[in-house]
Amino acid sequence: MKAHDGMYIGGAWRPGAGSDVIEVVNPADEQVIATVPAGTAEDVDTAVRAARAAFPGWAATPPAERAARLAALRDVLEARKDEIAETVTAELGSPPALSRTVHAGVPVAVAGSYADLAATYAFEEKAGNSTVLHEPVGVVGAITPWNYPLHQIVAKVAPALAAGCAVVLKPAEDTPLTAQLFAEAVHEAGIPAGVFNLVTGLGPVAGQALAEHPDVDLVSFTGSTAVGRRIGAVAGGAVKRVALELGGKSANVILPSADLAKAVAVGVANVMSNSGQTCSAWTRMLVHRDQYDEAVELAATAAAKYGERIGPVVNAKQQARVRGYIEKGVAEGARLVAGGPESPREQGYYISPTVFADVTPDMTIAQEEIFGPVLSILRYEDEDDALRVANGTVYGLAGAVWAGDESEAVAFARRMDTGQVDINGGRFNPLAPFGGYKQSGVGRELGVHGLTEYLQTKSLQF
Ligand code: TXE
Repeated sequence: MKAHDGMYIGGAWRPGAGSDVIEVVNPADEQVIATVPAGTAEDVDTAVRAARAAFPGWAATPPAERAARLAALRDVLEARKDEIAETVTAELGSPPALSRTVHAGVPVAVAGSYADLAATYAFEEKAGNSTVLHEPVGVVGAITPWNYPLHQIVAKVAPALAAGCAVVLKPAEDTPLTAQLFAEAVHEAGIPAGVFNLVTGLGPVAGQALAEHPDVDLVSFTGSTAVGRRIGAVAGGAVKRVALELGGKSANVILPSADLAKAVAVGVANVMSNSGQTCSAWTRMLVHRDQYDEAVELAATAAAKYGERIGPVVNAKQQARVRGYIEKGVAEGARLVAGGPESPREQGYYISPTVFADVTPDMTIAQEEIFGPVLSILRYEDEDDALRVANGTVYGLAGAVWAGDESEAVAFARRMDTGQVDINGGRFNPLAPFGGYKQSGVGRELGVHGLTEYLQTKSLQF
């Protein structure tokens, strides 16, 4: 597969300071498809300097012009959708249809939403006898994961650019080719040199150097809670801004009045999509005890059907990790009703769509993020019990509620300790703020809240 052998810094592709490379592997067949440079601390420093040099000019660019560049970026992403989808499929292993609609499609909508917001947001407003200025924070270090390779990049870079910030991106080592395509798109969209820079590399090397760089004003990170904690500590120590989008263990609460068959079908699809590698996935299905057996049967059948359509997980490490959780579920007494720890294919990092019944809230599989196609079905006695179980993890990223009456679902959703709740299924909205309560993170992405993460306020008193 086509790959650049350099980094995109200061508007051009240039060789890295070191000679190490990262092998990009197709998880569907375990073949190496490309190599990209493994960036060093020196490369990160070069990129941060380029961003710093470009920042004043971009910050002073009228918002309407920034909006025009973002609209151009949106158009390039749209025009290159097929190529993006093929690249995501090659390095993440996602089925082609999912790559086209979600992996390539959603970023177009998000980039478009920030073109609109850059044009309409009140970067200056009146408050009594003051004028409040919303100014860009400065140089942003963005560190992204592999699960939605392009979405995770666009959800950080588009609002940062809309705000007037300059960015250095360190994408996940598993999916650098999509990041390189994004850099090409930025270039084609006419975004000035140095405003966006790409350093590919390993997390503990390039990622860490970016998070610790003294001239980075804000670190925006999406990934594991363990790394997020460390980045939060570094940012706190340096008193710099930080946004963390971490794990989840979202509850899908099916109230007795809901359309059970629909709620279960959509719930299973939600967990299995992208092979379960979605931080907001509804990994815990909560069902009333009277409907429990029926829901388990429906879910097991739906999961077995999903088996033919599922892609692999991203790498051997994730496959081993997910299998480990499935084995733990069995060992702790949960009942396997679909799938299991054995890989369904000899080649590729596949996991069968797996469903556990008789899961209790204290089990590891009901508490920890698995990040694979594994659903746990829990039983509840009444609404208060359902709420206790739903809120009973350290996470609070997303969730869902189903009820016959929408207002009943909304009343329950108001009591949930989580950042986003889908009512009777929900639909993706690029303007809806996304982010976590509790240990799911700090800050919000998407929509106007995603934009304000990259702004700081100054008030002028008259
Ligand atoms: O994440 P890492 P991994 C969760 C999910 C998954 C687990 C492990 O549960 O099973 O995390 O995945 C960079 N300093 N999520 O190991 O390591 C790394 O290079 C700075 C949830 O892939 O956190 C990559 O760019 N950066 C999630 C990014 O951090 C470092 C999405 C994420 O990798 C670093 C992905 C360091 N010391 C995983 N170490 C979500 N919230 O959507 C690594 N990185």
